[in-house]
Amino acid sequence: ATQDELKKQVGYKAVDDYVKSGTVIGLGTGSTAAFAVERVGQLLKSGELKDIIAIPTSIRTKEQAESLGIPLATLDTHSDLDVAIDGADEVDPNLNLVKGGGGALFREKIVEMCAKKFIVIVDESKMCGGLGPGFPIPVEIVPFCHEHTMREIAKLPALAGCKPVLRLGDVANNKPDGDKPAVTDNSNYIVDLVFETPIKDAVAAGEQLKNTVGVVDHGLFTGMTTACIIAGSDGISVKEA
Ligand code: DER
Repeated sequence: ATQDELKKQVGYKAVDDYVKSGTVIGLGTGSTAAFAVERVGQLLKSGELKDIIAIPTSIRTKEQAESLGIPLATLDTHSDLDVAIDGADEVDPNLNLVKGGGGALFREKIVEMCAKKFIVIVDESKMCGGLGPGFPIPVEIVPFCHEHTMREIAKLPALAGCKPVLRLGDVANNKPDGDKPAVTDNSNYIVDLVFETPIKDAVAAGEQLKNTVGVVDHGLFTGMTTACIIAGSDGISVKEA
C-alpha cells in the first residue's frame, strides 16, 4: 500500500472506531488527519453519523470541514470534547509525540488537551525509539526579538545540543525557496529544534520550553495519547497508552 493509502486506512478507522453520534470531536491537522475529516464528512452525509459538533485545529482544517458540511464550533462554546483525532510527526514507545510539522501545534494542543480521548493516527514511518533525531521539534514563538528567544532555547539544559532553525516559507512545510519566516494561524513564528541524539527527558524539555519567555508552546505532546493507530505494510495495529 502507498503511504497515502496507509494514512487513509488509519484516518478512516479512527473515525469508524471512536466517533459516535451526538458527540463533540476535535479535528486534527495534516495529511493523515485530513482523511479522518473526510470520513466524518462522508458519514454525516450518509446519515451513519448524526449531531456532531467539530472543533478544528487549524484554519485549513476548518476550511476542509466547512467544505464537507461538518458543523463547527470553538472551545469558547464547546470545551468538553469526547474525542480528538490527529496525526503526529514522531511517536516514541510511550506514545509521547512530536507534533507541529504542519505548524498547527498550538491550536492542536489547546484542543486536544480538552478531549476525553486523544487518538493518534500514523503510518509506521512515524514510529521511533526516542524523540528528536527523526524530526526536529517545532516550537511556536512570538516574532518580537525571535533571535533572542532562539538563543535562550538553545541554552535550556533538557535541550542540550539542539540547533534552533527558524522555519521559513509556508508554515505547513518548509518550502526551501521561502526567504521570509513562516507565520502560524496565530501570527507567530515556528522554530524547529534539530537534534543529533534523542531527547533524554521529553517532559522536562517541554517544561523548560514553556518556562522560556517568548515561547508560546511546543510540539512535545507527552502523556496525552489515549491510543495510537498505526498503519504498516503488514496491516493496522493499535497501541494503547
Ligand atoms: O503538524 C502536525 O502536528 C501534524 O499533525 C503532523 O504532526 C502530522 O502530519 P502528517 O499526517 O501530514 O504527517
